[in-house]
Amino acid sequence: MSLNNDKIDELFKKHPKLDVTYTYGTAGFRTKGEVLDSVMFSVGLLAVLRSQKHSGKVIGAMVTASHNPAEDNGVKLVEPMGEMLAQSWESYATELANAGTTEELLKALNNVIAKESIDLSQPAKVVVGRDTRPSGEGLVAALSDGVKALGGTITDYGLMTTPQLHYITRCLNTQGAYGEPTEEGYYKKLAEAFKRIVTGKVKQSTLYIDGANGIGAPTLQKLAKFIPEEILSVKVVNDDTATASKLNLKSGADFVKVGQKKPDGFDLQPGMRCASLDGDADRIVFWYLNKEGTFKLLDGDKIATLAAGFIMGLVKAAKVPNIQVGLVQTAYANGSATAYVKDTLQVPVVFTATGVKHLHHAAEEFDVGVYFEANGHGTVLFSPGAIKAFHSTQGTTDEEKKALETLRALTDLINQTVGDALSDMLMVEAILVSQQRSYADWDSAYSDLPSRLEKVKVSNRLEFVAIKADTELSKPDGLQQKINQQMSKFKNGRSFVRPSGTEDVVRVYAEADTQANADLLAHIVCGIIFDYHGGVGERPRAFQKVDKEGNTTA
Ligand code: NG1
Ligand code: ZN
Repeated sequence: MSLNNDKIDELFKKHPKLDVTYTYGTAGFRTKGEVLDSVMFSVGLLAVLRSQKHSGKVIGAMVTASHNPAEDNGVKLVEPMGEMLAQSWESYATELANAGTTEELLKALNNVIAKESIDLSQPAKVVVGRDTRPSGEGLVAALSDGVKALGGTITDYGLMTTPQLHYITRCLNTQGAYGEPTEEGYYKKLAEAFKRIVTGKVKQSTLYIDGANGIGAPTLQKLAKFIPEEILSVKVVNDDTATASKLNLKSGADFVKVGQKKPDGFDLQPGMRCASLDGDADRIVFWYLNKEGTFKLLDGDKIATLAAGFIMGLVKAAKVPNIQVGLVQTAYANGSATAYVKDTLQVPVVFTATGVKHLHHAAEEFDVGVYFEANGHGTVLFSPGAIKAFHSTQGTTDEEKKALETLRALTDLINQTVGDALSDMLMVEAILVSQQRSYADWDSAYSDLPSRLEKVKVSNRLEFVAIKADTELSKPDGLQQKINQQMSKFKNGRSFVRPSGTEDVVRVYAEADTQANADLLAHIVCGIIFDYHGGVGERPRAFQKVDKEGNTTA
């Protein structure tokens, strides 16, 4: 079989490419929604080839720009078992998206077909979901045209969270073994597993969830209907999905994590238990006011350590032999979290580059692999061997049997495909209920080192090349030495720089003994980058001026 060139040409003409260069980055394509029409068409084409490569298995496509503002949008492809698109295919996505004429597009398509030995006679199935962004509907139509241009079939699941789309993709490809491939199937699976863990235990106070005015808000409201009020009470705040401009505006997990402050919409009082989702509900961070009235954040590191500690305790109590629990972090993990994992939990830690696909693969190496980015994106993966062991071990005492039952329920409760804010919310709640712990008690495991995350606009962020799991730069020449020199001036000083994969900026992270020092270190490094490495736009006043010897000047 060969491509239907006329059909491709006809449909491609409906989605002409603009004069923009596109890149499939850490989180797929992500930019202004208004320039994405042709990109969506090309992603539809690629999804068909990916499905054919997998002998007709279903490929997912999620149209979202996560925590970005409402005018942005993007798309990510999902592999049959619910993982992110194989990295080796990312460059094909970029090539297809940048083809400007039908001729170039056919050339790029034939290149993939030849290199990957695609059998075009295979069937191709694609499922698509989208978040609440206004541009989403039109972009799904463009993607759909791409699928049709190559003769594939597409099912539009409409509005849903990113993790729901990953869940559905996996359900469809496992003939329901992972769960029912419907929205309701997702709610039932999570709710049942949660009930199995908490029923009979003392319920905690209301959870106030900041829905970031995105798809997570209505989704959580639907999920809550499947869980009796006697075991969980949730109140969703920032649930205005009708006002597009409010999406992620002064709300959501990223706003709270980066700003280390509460979102709009909350009259926050000590004792309230709160959490924030992001715009597509794959991230969650928890937060509260302590007794002194200070805002306290329980981020992805805190979630990971809570989960790892709890699961290790259960494995031990259940006497399941040979289960290795491991934790995966990135350079953004707080130094105190890493120390706590190594010294107190005594769990092995692996570091990967930023982006959940890297963490996910590293976590698969363990029997129980806990991975979270500090920003609240993550999950816990159970290997097939571990799941089998939890089911085949019988347990003799009541304590052993109870621990086994909780482990089994956790393997259903925790999304095995991707980080999932709603599944993570229920996991944390199940642990806190099981341990009868408050947020403050959870928080007391270790104290975060003060940190600061900043961004710098530069003329070409691709001149910055990160190495060693993003902890150092190999380029531009000499910059890493300058960062090292500044770091050494601060107690517990640590700083690193990397180009963002989702925004046209370089990110600067700094940690030190006090908040003032963390801020200062970050602002010194920002100043060096801005002044010596191509800063563009207005120079933020907070950025420090540093002379050639590395001394700060007024
Ligand atoms: P970039 O823009 O590459 O820093 C951000 C997050 C990543 C990851 C992606 C995907 C930070 C510092 N960076 O990537 O961890 O979550 O978005 O959404 O949080
Ligand atoms: Zn997200």
